Amino acid sequence: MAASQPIPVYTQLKDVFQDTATALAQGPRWNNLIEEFTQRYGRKPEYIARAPGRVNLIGEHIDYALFGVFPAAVERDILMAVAGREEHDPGRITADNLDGKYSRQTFAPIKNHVQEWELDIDKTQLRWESYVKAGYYGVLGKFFNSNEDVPKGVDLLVTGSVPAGSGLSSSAAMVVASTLSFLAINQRLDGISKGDLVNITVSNERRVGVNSGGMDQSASVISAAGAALYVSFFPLLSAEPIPLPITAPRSVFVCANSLVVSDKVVHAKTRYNLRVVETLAAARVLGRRLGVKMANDEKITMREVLDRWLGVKPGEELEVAALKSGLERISKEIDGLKLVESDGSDGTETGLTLEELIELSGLSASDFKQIYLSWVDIEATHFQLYKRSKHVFSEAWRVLEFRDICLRTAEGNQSHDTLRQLGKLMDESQTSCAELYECSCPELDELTHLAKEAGAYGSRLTGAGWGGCTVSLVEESRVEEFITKVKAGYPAYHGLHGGALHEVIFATKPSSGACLFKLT
Ligand code: NG1
Repeated sequence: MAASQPIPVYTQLKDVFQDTATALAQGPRWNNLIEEFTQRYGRKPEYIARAPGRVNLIGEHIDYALFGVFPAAVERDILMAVAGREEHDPGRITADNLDGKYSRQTFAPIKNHVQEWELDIDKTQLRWESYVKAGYYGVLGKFFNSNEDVPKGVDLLVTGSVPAGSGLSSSAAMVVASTLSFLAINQRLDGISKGDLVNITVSNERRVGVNSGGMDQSASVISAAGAALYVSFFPLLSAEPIPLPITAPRSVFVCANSLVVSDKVVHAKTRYNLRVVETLAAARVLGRRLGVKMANDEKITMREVLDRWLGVKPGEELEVAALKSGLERISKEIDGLKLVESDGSDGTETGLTLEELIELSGLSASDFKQIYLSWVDIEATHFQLYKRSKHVFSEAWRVLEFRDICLRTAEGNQSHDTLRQLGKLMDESQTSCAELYECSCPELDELTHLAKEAGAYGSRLTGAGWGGCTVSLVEESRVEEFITKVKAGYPAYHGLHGGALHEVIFATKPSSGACLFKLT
């Protein structure tokens, strides 16, 4: 099982990429990082941690409802070069970045009065070192609880090629690289599997203030070159590399950055975290309507509601076919949620006020607030349950259909028709994200529309949305023509050429997951 494997530690670049051409192309960037590190800190790094970004092919905003998703790691990544320091102030970190807009930071953890580690993470603004701290926090909390264990001081230098705030998970890549670096330097890597690293990094990233699911970290850590990853979260995290039927005709995924930066931390209250709360509250209301047993203090997810409604025993894993038919059945049950939201006049959904929502949840106001609102900061006058649930169940079904098409299409049997079927699911996902989950934006709508006009089989936003990137499935021989057409139609790309254009719109192949490179 991919998740139970150990974290790979390499000493040769060709093993990192499993492909000599990519290793050769990447070599100068790695060498430059080592040289810069040596110049800035007066010694060579001991390790370089590599963590790739990811593109989610399908399955948006359903990981935190515990439904499976279908991402792939991209070639763009975060590299973090690190070396330990023997000195008097244990645990002090100097963090530098090759990108001059991120200034050098030094910080040290302190133990508070209850002997827990504290690092000052500013959740009110986006600061690059917060992601370094988030990774460090997890390592401290897991391995340095006794007073005898003292973390090492560390010098580190980062370089990244994943555009920030673009839906390609630069943040997860940073947290994975940081966690890996601190584990390696403090010699705590033994016995840590890829699955363990995913679990540690998911909770680490929550320290920055985003209640993320586990998709990005799984893709960054567990991906295999050449395949997408079907990641399921329930009853346990598991990840299965699935070969993509994109060799005949040869096709690629093209990422296009809308250049609208959606800062997840800054907008979390009204966007990402609000959706997390809406889907959790919807799960409780739906569960209640369906007569599903749940404890009063339980933060039940949509997936758990479905499994209990289907009578699946705790801990048992539902077969994909049964899950798919369960999703079809439960989708018919959510119409009831629409009625309670309608304002009765023209059928427009107005959403529920907090008071109405609390009443439907069957909980007391104080219990509801404790379970759903005490751990997260959100801002909303109304909550939409029907639209969000309809998106979640239909998107979860599309992921399974996408996976089935990939698995059904044996090599030698691939065709335009297969790609059209995958493309159609991607298009449906985009419509659902835009209309039901309301996580698109005019620029993403425009880019996906242009992509279709330029010949993509399918096109959708990828990642959290509200900005960031789209992903389009395009025949490889038509990529240049595709990019020219999209560029002509998208005003923010006018005037971009060569490298600058390649920064914002580029084809990518599924890459390998995170690793450590040990310098000898
Ligand atoms: P981005 O914003 O692309 O990193 C976020 C979440 C994912 C998932 C997607 C939506 C984080 C770190 N990641 O991805 O877990 O929920 O949105 O599908 O918050």
